[in-house]
Amino acid sequence: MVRKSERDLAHLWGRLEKLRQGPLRAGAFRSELHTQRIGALLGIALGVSFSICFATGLLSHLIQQPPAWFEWPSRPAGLYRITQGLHVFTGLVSIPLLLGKLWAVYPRLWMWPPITGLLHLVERVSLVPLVAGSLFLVATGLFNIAYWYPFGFFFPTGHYWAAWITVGALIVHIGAKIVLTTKVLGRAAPPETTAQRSSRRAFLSTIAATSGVVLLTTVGETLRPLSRLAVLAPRRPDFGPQDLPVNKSAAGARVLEVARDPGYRLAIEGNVARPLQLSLDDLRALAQHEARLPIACVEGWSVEATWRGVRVRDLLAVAGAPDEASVGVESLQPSGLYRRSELSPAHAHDRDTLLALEVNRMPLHIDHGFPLRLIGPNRPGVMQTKWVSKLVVA
Ligand code: HEM
Ligand SMILES: Nc1nc2c(c(=O)[nH]1)N[C@H]1C(S)=C(S)[C@@H](COP(=O)(O)O)O[C@H]1N2
Ligand SMILES: [Mo]
Repeated sequence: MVRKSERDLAHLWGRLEKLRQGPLRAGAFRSELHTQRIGALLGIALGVSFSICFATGLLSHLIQQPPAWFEWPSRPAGLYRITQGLHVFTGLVSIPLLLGKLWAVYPRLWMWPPITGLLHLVERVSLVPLVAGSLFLVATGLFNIAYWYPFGFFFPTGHYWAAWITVGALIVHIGAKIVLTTKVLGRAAPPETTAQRSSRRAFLSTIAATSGVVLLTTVGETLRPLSRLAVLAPRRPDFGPQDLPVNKSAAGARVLEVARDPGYRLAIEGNVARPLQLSLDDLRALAQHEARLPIACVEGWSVEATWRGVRVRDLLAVAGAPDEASVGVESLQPSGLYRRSELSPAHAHDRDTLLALEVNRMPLHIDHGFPLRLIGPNRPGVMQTKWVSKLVVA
């Protein structure tokens, strides 16, 4: 039955031979770099970078919007810095790999006959979400870290759903190509002329070198010894007040006046035996604790600093919060997605989770969250709330 319909299909394409014009002609693509071998090699490299990128991106999503079954520990303190750094750098390195791969295989889009059967049709159709999704992911990711928002949707939502669609299509694609890939790479490479060999080497080394340059000129946004090379990174770890970059400034958050109000109080309320209102002097009179912790932004940059302030768990004890309390941390910032973050019980009770009054032995600069900011181990930067005015205990 299947055989018969495949024969019918072959017959049909035979009668449509006259449609083979332009790129559909046999031998329309002359470059010797469009080989199965190069397609397979670049496919494997992309498969690895996309898998790391998907796993670390998904992790970042779970940390910020945890479902009931997910718990993100507060230790090791620098883990998120590594996973999100990996996300952004594998994403950036994927750009030259993806462009190289698409160039190597695009003649196959004009293969003849276009469809040989049902499975082949499914495989061909899955290329649409795969290619569109991949390009969409690297483009939106790149625009996001460059602080350019030309699209009219909320970046993480679009990027998140595109990731699922792309990875779904990627699994279909790997399923369809795995046999061919192992076959092509398993046998000895076909003989090449000297000219063929040098153009293959030049092509693959250009892709490798471009990936290397992308990495070298951005990774300094988190690896401080390389910070001077980070010419393509939008944030340099050593540039900003108090040796620390600023993402949202006090002016941008519209807190310049409220943050300097002498009547400032930190409120601790919710599920507590003794609700509190603490002035800055009250906070300074409590036991101070110092911790060396990174700010690790979702955008991939990160910087370590020395923070000093009051432990959240000490404040919870004074207010009489339950042992397993979780805490909502609210900012003076009147509006915006990042004006509040949640501390899970593990994070709220970590000895290094602080409401900081100082950074690098200086009173906090207003752009870093004066009068008071949250800083804790192993948290995305977006969850290190600045200009804190309230702890809501649950
Ligand atoms: C140039 C390439 C890429 C860059 C620069 C990039 C950058 C980012 C950034 C900055 C975030 C954090 C968003 C936020 O929470 O505000 C993110 C999240 C994420 N990325 Fe990427 N990304 C890239 C490619 C990819 C690729 C190829 C995949 C999948 C294969 C992917 C999957 C995800 C997922 C699932 C999230 C979580 C989204 C959420 O929190 O809802 N990214 N990415
Ligand atoms: N209230 C408030 N806190 C915030 C933000 C914000 O927009 N509003 N941005 C967060 C982000 S995205 C990061 S990376 C860190 C950066 O802290 P820094 O500006 O002191 O380096 O602050 C976080 N705290
Ligand atoms: Mo951030």
